[in-house]
Amino acid sequence: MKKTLVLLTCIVGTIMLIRTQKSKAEDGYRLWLRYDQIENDSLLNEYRQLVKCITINGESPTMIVAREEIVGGLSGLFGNSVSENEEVKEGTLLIGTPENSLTISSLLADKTLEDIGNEGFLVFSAEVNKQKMTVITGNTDIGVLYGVYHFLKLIQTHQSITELNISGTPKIQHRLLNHWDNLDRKVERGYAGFSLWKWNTLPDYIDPRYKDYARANASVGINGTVITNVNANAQVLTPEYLEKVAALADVFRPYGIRVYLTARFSAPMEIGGLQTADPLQENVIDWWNNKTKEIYSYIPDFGGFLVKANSEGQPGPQNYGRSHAEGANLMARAVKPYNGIVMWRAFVYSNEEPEDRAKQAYNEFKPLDGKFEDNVLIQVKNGPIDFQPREPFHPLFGAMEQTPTMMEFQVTQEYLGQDIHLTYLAPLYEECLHSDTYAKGAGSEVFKVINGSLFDYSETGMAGVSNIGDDRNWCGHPIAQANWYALGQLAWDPEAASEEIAKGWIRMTYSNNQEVIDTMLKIMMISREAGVNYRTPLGLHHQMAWHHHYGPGPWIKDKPRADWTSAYYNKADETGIGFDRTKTGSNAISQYFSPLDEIFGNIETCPEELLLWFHHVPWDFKMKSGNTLWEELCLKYYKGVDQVREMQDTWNTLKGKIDEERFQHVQSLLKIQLEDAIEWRNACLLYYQTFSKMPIPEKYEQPDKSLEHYMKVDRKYLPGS
Ligand code: GCV
Repeated sequence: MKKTLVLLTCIVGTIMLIRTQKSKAEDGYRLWLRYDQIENDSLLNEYRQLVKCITINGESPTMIVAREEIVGGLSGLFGNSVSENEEVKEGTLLIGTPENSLTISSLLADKTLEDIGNEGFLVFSAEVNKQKMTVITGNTDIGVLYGVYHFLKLIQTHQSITELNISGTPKIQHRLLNHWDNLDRKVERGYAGFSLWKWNTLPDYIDPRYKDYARANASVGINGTVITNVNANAQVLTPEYLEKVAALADVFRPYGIRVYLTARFSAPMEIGGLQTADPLQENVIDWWNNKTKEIYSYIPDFGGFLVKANSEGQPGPQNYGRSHAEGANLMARAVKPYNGIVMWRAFVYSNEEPEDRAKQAYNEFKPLDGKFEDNVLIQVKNGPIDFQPREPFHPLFGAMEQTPTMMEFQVTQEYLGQDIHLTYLAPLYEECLHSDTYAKGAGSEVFKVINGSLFDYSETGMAGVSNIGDDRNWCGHPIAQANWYALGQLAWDPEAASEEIAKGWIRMTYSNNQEVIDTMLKIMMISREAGVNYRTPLGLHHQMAWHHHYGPGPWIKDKPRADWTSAYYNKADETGIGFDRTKTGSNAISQYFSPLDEIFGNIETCPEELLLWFHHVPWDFKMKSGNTLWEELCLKYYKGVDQVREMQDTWNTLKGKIDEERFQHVQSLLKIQLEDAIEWRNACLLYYQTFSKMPIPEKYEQPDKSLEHYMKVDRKYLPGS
């Protein structure tokens, strides 16, 4: 009786939700979970025949949300409510674990669930007494929920569901979003509004959006969220805030999402009244142990801590002459009894250190390999500087044989046009994941480091710095949602192809119409390279403005921190441009395994897209195309702008083929993007030209404004700074 009532409430609630959603404009709120009725009638009928009713076993909170999703999703997609049946018959969609369903258990006779682990799922077609049906199962309820999302995706993307035999297992254990959200709800490098977490009304008011956030994450396989900024505020560890964090954790739990917090290293002093935060002092150790115990009393499945220490002004163990390992182990020992982990960031560099910034993290961490507790992961940004449009992979990937290194990608577009430029980031992620580290010879790609297979890591992880805020469409730019989606998909399977991910996202978020898919795919797949071309081609990096990271500022120099200036990185002078990281320069190439050190170190073999990252190159250097470096630089910058024009023209062909609201939104943003791309191109070329003293080839449209004009551009009040 109770079950029927819950079910009825779920169905009615979900149908109402779908109705309301349908009457609303396409404002992007529903992300890729739109579940609108399938318009192709023959396909719809085929699906309706194959799924006539649902049998769901299990009453856990996770199974309740699985039921909500499948009933709501199918009712929306089919345009009619799909009923639930106790008894299994032709056309049943049977959902549950073998523990709670005898039928599933017997159907699994010739299949094994051993290989799919705690979060994996099986979706297969089966027959019972000659009755055809479909089964979604897993070892755990959360595995089943992932299977439910996968099954819905098959239908959302118009795949056949007649002869299914699918198994899915995440290749990475900890799949997380990192929110750089402050307690005042401002988001560092956040461009999509304020933080989702309404601290002032938590824990009493549970914004329905928290649940939608959890749904979206679970649907792409994300299983953890660090809800506070790495530039941390110790207040979040006080009881007043832990109560609020616990309320969020309660919402996320049924979706398989654990909550993590950033831990400010000086918290024992700031909120604990101690005189020191020295990680080897007894009272500091006690403080962290007690604090951790307290946290687990609020949040029994608390995931652990993420720490930024001794970087950009954050306190850390080095304040007391202790190492990163000593700092990390202090917290790791505190969370270990509760199965917690510590993600210790390798984003460390100092202006006082004369060494090339690109080398500092490796120098710091490589000697500590093997000195960390086994529940510590070193969280490493994809490249050695800072989420630039293009960087080589970070040399710490492959260098830490005994300490798990986990990936940190940036989903928010700090250096890639923020919420204004269309930039699909999965090709960037893919490029990094498929880079060969040569740590154990050829075939030692980054994805094998982070999925743990190369060194048999005990813990594996991937994190993405979130691009989510309280904007109605979550991410600001309508296409930026694809980056959130892609992060989840790549954390689930770091070998997944960016193009396939994009196709799935387009189908679910926009349309299954082939023309729409091809058109959007074309735009998305060139967008990252376009962004590199008009900002920092051929390995240039860190050429952005001083106060914000949106527009160009290749002329930035003579600031209090040299390593935050553009001149530090471009090294432009009369002899050429680029950072010499070969043996004659900073020798950063030595941090890469052979033969990469030789390949990067030789100007003739260095991949041209990384040339100026590793070499200071004469302006008249002959490139593979036969152009001089200067001509090639011009070519790339002009190409970048042309690519944005191409993106614009291509987008315009979508008029009438997708909803007008999102069509116009992207169309307007592309206009701004084109103006910005021209600004980047002109500003950079005019500045570098003061050194090259070479003309911009006549065949190109010439800059219509002076370098002085661009140097005076002063953008104010940009978000996220
Ligand atoms: C959270 C860059 C960003 C900072 C960010 C830092 C980090 O420097 O500009 O805002 O701080 O990276 O990753 O810690």
